Amino acid sequence: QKHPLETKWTLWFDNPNGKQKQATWGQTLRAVYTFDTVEDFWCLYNNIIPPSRLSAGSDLHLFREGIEPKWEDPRCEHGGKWTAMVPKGNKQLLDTMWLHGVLGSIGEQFDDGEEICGIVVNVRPKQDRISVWTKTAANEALQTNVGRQLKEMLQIPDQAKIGFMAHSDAKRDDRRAKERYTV
Ligand code: M7G
Repeated sequence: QKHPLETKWTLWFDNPNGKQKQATWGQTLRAVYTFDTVEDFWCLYNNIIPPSRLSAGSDLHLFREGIEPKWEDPRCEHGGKWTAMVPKGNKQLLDTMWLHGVLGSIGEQFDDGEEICGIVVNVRPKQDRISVWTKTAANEALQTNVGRQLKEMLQIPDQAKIGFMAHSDAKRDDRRAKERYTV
């Protein structure tokens, strides 16, 4: 008897090599595997390349089944993301933070699991990032609570700040978009 998770989860991967060529974002984004038990998660985890060994430009997304890891998905469209910057060059910490974030998400450690769409790791030459995507950007109290819990989950020191960006702001202002909330 395997141990069931609250919902099914899908791992998505985006390949940087295709990224430069594509006209529109998301063309190289692929769903890799869907699971709904603890055992199947570990089987997947033990068989994929950890973020520390992915080439710069790669993204892993672990989202509840049925939610696409895109701003355009109806469940994400009014949402946003909390982003934790991984201390520069610390690839071991990158893997640890990713695992803690993933286990916290699929283990339903957030107070309001319904609010959580998924978790993303962006492997980037300058600095790696881990983000949790949520559904209702307008609800400040709810978002702030998610942000605080994420900090705890990833063991981010109190004095370090993480920010929340609404997807609608990112869509409108692109790189000039400002964070709505910080904790
Ligand atoms: P990123 O991969 O989050 O950051 O987004 P990076 O600069 O470290 O690579 C890069 C760019 O991809 C954004 O500025 C958007 O133009 C585009 N992009 C990212 N996401 C997550 C989406 C999305 O969900 N939908 C659309 N349409 N574009 C996106």
